[in-house]
Amino acid sequence: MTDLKGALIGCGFFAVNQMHGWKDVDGASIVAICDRDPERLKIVGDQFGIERRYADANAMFADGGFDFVDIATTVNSHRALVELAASRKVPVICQKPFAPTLADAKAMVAACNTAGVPLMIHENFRWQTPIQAVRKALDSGAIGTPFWGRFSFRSAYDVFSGQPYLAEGKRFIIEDLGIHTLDIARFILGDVTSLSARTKRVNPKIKGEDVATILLDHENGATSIVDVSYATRQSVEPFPETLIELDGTEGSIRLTQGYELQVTNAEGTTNTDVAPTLLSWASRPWHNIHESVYAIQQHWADCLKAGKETSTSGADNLKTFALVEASYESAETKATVEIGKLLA
Ligand code: NAD
Ligand code: 89V
Repeated sequence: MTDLKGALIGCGFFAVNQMHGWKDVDGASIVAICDRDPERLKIVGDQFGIERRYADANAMFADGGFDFVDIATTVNSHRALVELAASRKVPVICQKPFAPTLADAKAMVAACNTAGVPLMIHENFRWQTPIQAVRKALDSGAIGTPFWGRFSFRSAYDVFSGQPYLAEGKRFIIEDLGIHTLDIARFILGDVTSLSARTKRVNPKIKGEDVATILLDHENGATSIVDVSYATRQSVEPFPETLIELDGTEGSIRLTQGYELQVTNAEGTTNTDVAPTLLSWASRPWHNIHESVYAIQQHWADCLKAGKETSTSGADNLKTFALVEASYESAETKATVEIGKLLA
């Protein structure tokens, strides 16, 4: 089969990683790019040798000549661009956060369903090597049935220098980072029935919350905690590691700082190094994220060719996005929020 041709919209900070990822993906490559900022268009076009450059997505779709589109813009443009792709019947990848509201996200899923085109949310954290290793350890049955979990991301890394818009929004850590951690909680322990959340803003220089603690009830009866912070200074900065604790009927799993996986049961304890590969274009400490960008994009190409639904399809990611909305609602009302009512 010939390589899939892709077009990328949004040539900003993170798109550079996506472009590197596409270079490594087997069976797909980017043939056109679009950004309304001419400077970003030139930087990315020159770096990756892309001749077809557009300031306007409508013009790029009108010219066509690609099999899918990868939307790497920030959240406020996602709905219009996904609906544009659906109207042109072009399969579409959209960066997280899915949309500004759950209503927008539902409309985007409906538009793609009506058009009959696949939609994947670029929710890459579940594709990180250490997270996949936890899933595998759980699937091996080594700890029996999990009944409790903790998914933790606590850091003082300066994310604002690379992504200044993160300091400006009314919402910050749950929408931007907690969304990944909530998705990991779903990926590992399954869908969520209800949650309760508390938030804080510690950094006075930003507008949104930078600390959140969320208690989740999973459909399978497990309880978990998702705790995220960008206000936590530690002796060794763990960014961008998600640490995991899982207790099961037969044992426990710990994913600890430095990418070590520890599995304990009646047979003893095994320790495994589950550090991500440092890809040729990657840099520390981001290499964990970089590798997952390549992995999710390879998954998209494989699924698109095979006509299979992706792991983080629009329909799947609605269930993660509902947890984001529920967390903000719970933090405001101090009530437990039922997820079913949001997804109905
Ligand atoms: P950015 O502001 O650096 O880049 C966005 C680019 O999109 C800009 O160059 C802007 O000009 C362009 N753009 C916006 N609207 C457009 C439109 N309608 N048509 C054409 N171009 C348009 O933002 P970023 O930091 O690269 O973030 C992009 C997205 O990636 C965000 O949703 C962010 O949450 C996500 N992100 C994900 C990860 C991850 O690990 N998954 C990491 C960082 C950022
Ligand atoms: O995933 C993200 O969107 C990033 C980061 C990992 C830094 O939080 O903003």
